[in-house]
Amino acid sequence: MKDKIYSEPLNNIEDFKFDENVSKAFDDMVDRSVPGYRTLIANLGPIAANFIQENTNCYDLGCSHGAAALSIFHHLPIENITIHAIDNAPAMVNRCDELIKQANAESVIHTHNADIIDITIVNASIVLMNLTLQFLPLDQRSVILQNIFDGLVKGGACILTEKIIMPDEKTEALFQQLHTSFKSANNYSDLEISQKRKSLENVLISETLEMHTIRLRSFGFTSIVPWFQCFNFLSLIAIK
Ligand code: GEK
Repeated sequence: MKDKIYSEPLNNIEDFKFDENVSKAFDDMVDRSVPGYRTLIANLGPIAANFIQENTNCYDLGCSHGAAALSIFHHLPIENITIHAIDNAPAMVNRCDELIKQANAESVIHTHNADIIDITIVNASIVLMNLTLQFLPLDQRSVILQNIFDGLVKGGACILTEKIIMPDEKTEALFQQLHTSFKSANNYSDLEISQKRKSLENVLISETLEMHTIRLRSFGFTSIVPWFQCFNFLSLIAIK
């Protein structure tokens, strides 16, 4: 469904929630709002395939409709892999289940309607967090990344995609302006852009690349490599 959520003026702009309405519009919303989203998804599977080891688990944390989990599924280099797709929004998980069924992937991808903070990562060769960490409370981020590091097998990788803050005001302003132009070019009105921005203000908390790198390194990830960036959207491969 076309994303019209912020198209009419709202008296009270509530904090953004991944509810039924957002789930219905999600695929259109993410395509029109995240520069390079389809490139990210198309490449997550092929990248993951390089790290997947026999008899291990893969995790897609904050899976939404399971696009990243399905990308892994379509590029699995070996059998005996379980992909755990986790999201705490029931509407997202329900739609994810439908799409997994359509792809005949039910025996490989298992969905869990759960909060990431309550999940223990076990025997993982890949953990994806594609645009999810930014929605988690700041004080939970280290706990979750430590859980990911501990649950990865040696040679396994965490792929982390985030909207980041640039280290200097000038580049931050430039990338914000380019992101706004991207949304305008995708037919979001100025009203939609400003109302959505307000709704995300307390919900999507970005950090700098330096903050992400220092924190990942502190757990012991040996190699942290950026593989994608479009404006202020960046994806890293962190290898254990
Ligand atoms: C994709 N990865 O298409 N526990 C579980 N899920 C959560 C939590 C939490 N604490 N907080 C947020 N989420 C996807 C896109 S969207 C990004 C990820 C976006 C979930 C939330 O319900 C939503 O489905 C997802 O994280 C973030 O590759 O919409 O910009």
